[in-house]
Order: sequence, then C-alpha cells, then structure tokens
Amino acid sequence: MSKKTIESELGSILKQVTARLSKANTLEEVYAVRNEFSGKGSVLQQLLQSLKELSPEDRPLVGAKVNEAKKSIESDIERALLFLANKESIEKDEQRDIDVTAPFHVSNPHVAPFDSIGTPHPLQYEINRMLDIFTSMGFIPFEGRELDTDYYVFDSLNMPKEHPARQNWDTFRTEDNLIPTPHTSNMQVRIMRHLKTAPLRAVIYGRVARNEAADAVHGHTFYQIEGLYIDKGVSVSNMIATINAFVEAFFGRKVVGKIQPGYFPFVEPGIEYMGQCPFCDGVGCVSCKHTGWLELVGAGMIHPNVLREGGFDPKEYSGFAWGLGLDRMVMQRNGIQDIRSLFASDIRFLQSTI
Ligand code: FA5
Repeated sequence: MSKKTIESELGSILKQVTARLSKANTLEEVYAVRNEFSGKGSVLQQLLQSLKELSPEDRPLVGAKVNEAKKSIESDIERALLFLANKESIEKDEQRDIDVTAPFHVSNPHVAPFDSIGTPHPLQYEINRMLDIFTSMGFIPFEGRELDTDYYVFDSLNMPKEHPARQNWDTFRTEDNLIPTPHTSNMQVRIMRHLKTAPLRAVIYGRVARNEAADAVHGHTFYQIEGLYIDKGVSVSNMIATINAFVEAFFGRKVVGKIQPGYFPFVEPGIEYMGQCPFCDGVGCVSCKHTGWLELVGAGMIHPNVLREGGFDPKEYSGFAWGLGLDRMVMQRNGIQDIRSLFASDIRFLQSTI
C-alpha cells in the first residue's frame, strides 16, 4: 500500500467510526465497532501491518498518524461504552418495580431489617400519651386552630381592644388580619358554644407561635395542651387535684412541683404550676435559667366574663382551665436540655429519645 492509500484509508476509517458510534444505541453495537476497527484482525491492524511496505523516510511519519488515529478511536469507543452502560443502568432502574414496604434497604439487602423505619416524633408520641391520660379522666379531645381571629384569641377571653395583656401575645398577623395563635386558649369559648352543656370536659392540643428569641427553654413555635372543665360547684382544689393527677400519670412518679399565683385575664384566680428542674435538682442551671424551676402549666378558674361569653351563667356554673407547655413537659420527662433539639430534625437525637 502506498503512503497516499494508507492516509486516505485512515481518513475513511475515522469517518466511519465516528458515524457508527454516533448511531450506536446499545453496548453490542459499540462492541461490533470495536471488533471491526480496533484490536486484533481489525482494519486498523491491517493498516499498521502495511506500514512496512513504505519507504524508510515515510514510515515514521505515517506510522505516527496511524497510532494517533488508533488512540483516538479507542478513546471514542471507551466513551461510547461508558455512556451507554450508564444509560442502560438508569433505564433498568426506572423500569424496576420498587417495593417501598420491603423490610430492608433497597440498595443494600444486607442492611438489618427495620434499620431505616421511622418512629413517631417525641412530641407526637407524648401528645398521644397526654391525650390518653386526659381521655381516661373523661376529657373529650379537640384539635386547636393555628390561625384565628381577634375575637377568639383576645376579645372572647376578656381582653378587649387596648387591654395591656394583648401586647404579650399579639405578635404576628396574616394579610387577612388572622393571628397565628399564641396560645390554645383561643379554643375555650368556641368549645363552650359547641358542647353547650355541663359537665363539660374538653382537652385541646395545638401548635402555637410567639415572637420569642429562642433559647434553651423558649421556642418561637411550640405545643400546648389546653383543658376546660365546667360544672356546678367546681373549685380551686378540683383544679389543683386534676393537674397533680395528670402530672403524676405523665411522669409515672411523684414530681416536685409548686404552685404560685399567675396573671391571665381570662381566669380569676390564676396560677402557674412549676416543676423542679430535673437537670440540676432545683439548684439552678442553663436549662432553668438558674431559677431551679421550669414553668410547665398556666391555669386558673375561668373568669365569669368568659363563662358568659361561652353561654354559661357564672352564677350557676364555675370551672377551670389550664394551658400546659407540652415541649417543656417532654424535655423534663426525657432529660432533654434544650428545647431547640425538638425541632432540629437530627436523626441521632430522634433515635435516642423514644
Ligand atoms: C398561656 O399561654 C395561657 N393561655 C395558659 C392558660 C390557659 C392560663 C388557661 C390559664 C388558663 P403561658 O404564656 O404562661 O400561658 O404559657 C403556658 C405554658 O406554655 C407555660 O407554662 C410554658 O410551659 C409554655 N410556654 C410558654 N412560652 C413558651 C415558649 N416560648 N416555649 C416553650 N414553651 C412555652
């Protein structure tokens, strides 16, 4: 073969390889190109053989061209193989039926069964436990509203416009002038009007929002469990006995607690129930802001104006209400030192609690 023939043959081989590879849709088609154009017995091999027919001056020059073409063909083939192998594996994955209920890790059947199966969030787990305790005491469960009107959040609770206590709670507003409720007490009058008759026992769970700078014991979003009890002759001692019975059932043991006066416009008298800080046994630490106590529940005897607003005659009926901070109770029961870990979605924390 002459120098000219070899060079034109080389050009035609390169063209053919490019055309065939660009049309190849399967790995088999690429393997066929490889067999034909590169490796033993291929046209390129034959071309290399024919180099010896050239003159000693032409041989190195043409030889270098043939070798360069060989390298370029091999790398094109390699690239085409990789591309198609990847494409085929993606297509296979797409066609595969995935059994989402399979009790093992899909991509690794050796991972222990149930290894990646979730559990309820600690807050959800404790909401369920609390509701079980209250329903066993005869309270009917309701879910709170997260967005509500001025009337239910304030007016119905003895906080008319300009009442100074509104300032503590009136923080966010939607464009429609609805309030992301800062406490579950917004459900009190609604439920009185809904259930209408005494004895009335209701327990409400819900998420509330406040304009708080978060710290170890304050969240800007947290959960409350509100309770309402209305009947003839309900007294402060009934209220304290109910809170104590609940606290004991929840913690499964006697808890060091104390009651101190507290002000809420919708109760009279009002109290705050404090639990001794479990992290320092009352000595004082970051978790209790060095007070030795965690404020767990706000409560009181329902104000006559609120009873009236709910359709109950305060001369005939009395009652109590409470709002407990679920997150703080969960912290205390589970030894969680910082409320923010309840919202951080750290799987190690979630797996270590419940
Ligand atoms: C209230 O929200 C009243 N609505 C409670 C109430 C209901 C009083 C019925 C009387 C009758 P207070 O703002 O204190 O009160 O909150 C009640 C409980 O929620 C607190 O005892 C505390 O446990 C919890 N709490 C309050 N603020 C936060 C916060 N930023 N982060 C986490 N928990 C909180």
